[in-house]
Amino acid sequence: MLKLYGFAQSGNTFKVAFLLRALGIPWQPVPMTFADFAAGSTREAAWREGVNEMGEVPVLEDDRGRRFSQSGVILTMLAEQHGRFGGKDADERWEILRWLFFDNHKFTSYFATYRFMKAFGPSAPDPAVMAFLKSRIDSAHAIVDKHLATRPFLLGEQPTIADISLSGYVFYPVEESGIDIAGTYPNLGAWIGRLRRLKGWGDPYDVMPGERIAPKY
Ligand SMILES: N[C@@H](CCC(=O)N[C@@H](CS)C(=O)NCC(=O)O)C(=O)O
Repeated sequence: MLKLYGFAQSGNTFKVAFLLRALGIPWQPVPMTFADFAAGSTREAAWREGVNEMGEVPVLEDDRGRRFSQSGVILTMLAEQHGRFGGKDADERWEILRWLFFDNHKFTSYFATYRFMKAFGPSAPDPAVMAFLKSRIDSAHAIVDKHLATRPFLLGEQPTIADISLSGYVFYPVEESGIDIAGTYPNLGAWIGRLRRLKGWGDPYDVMPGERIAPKY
């Protein structure tokens, strides 16, 4: 059975779990708590050598023991293997890739960093850093909101791994980030609603192992 390394607060892990569930593929989580992660478990030399040199989750391990990291790669691989959510032709696959890069650089990464610092960071976040991140988040959200004004999903009528990738952090409680995406951006809000209704969707805290933690700052 496929094994997924990650923890409940990790939206990057949730992306992979969401697709596995949407595809109906059996998988099991490799137990890891946020406390393990915060203590640096994924950055230890043994973990880098044995699991992922990049010191990150998610990591997906197949039944031959091969390990894959980078959620965009894992989503692409699973979509290709199962012939779903990966686009119908080369043009769509390149369009998906375009959104995966945008997501990894801007849509997910700034938001995930902001939320981590606000909710779970080791010390109170620096307001100047948060202001910078917030401006980048606002820009990314506005771009996707505009794109979704004329289509239900990023590529059009059907959901793809581009939607699943960008949705990694949008289902977590608003109080963790303090950013009400659905309340601020109507098209993003409607898209989040459509994704919630997809077969396989679940709340990240139900889908992945680990305790909920009250936001700190
Ligand atoms: N681009 C990567 C990002 C993965 C990532 O940043 N994962 C976080 C947890 S959600 C992590 O492991 N961070 C550890 C670190 O940055 O050192 C992906 O999409 O898989």
